[in-house]
Amino acid sequence: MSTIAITRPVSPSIVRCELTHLGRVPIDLARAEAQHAAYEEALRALGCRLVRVPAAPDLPDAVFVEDTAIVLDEVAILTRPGAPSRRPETEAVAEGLARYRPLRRVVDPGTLEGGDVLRAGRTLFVGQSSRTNAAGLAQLREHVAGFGYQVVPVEVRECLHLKSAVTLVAPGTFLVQPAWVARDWFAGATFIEVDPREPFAANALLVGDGVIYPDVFPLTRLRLEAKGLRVVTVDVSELQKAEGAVTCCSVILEQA
Ligand code: CIR
Repeated sequence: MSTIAITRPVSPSIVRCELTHLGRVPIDLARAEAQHAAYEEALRALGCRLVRVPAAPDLPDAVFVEDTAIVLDEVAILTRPGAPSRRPETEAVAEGLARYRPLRRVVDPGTLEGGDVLRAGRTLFVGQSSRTNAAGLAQLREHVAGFGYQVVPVEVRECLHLKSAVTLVAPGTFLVQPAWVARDWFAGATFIEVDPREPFAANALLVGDGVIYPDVFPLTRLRLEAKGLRVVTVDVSELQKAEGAVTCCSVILEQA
């Protein structure tokens, strides 16, 4: 079994990215590219083989490849992003994924973004954000029901995606920002709360036995390490200006 990480280069047009909760500030493209390269290196160091989808210079948010596909062991579901500017991103990702999984698609009127889908075992928690609607949720449920996945809608508030508010950092353990999502949705789980002084700190990427994590949240990082987790920090400050973080820059899949 090997682990594949699908990534896509930072587009020069990232300066025109979608923004929902943040104001626009200048993004240093060279720095963003260097940060992205270091992020890819962190994935490699944790055992991933990188598969890069070709660059899409005119698609501002193309680097945030997570939003374009949900990849399960049995099937990949191409999303239909809620942000219309992001819909053309999915085709090249579909081409990249086709050799690894059978493909299914979310279609009009459904909208769904991968940042809203948190997988924990055979459960898919799906954020009801401004980017993911009820039709998208219903289509996802239909696509995965035959494989035994349960799809659970989750209310989120004041954040872009479900995974802005909660991510999995170890089997059964969630890193959570309680102001944006209620713990009640995840019955029986163990929780680590973000430090209240670091409201954006809930987005972490679990890969193998490591957790890729932004270096700007040292207080929450201590909480993760206190639970015995192996944290690998990365600087994603330029990508954070585009409202991205660590889960959004890759799609991780296991391959026999
Ligand atoms: C957007 O608003 O769509 C991008 N600027 C950021 C997407 C980040 N995606 C993610 O965290 N899954």
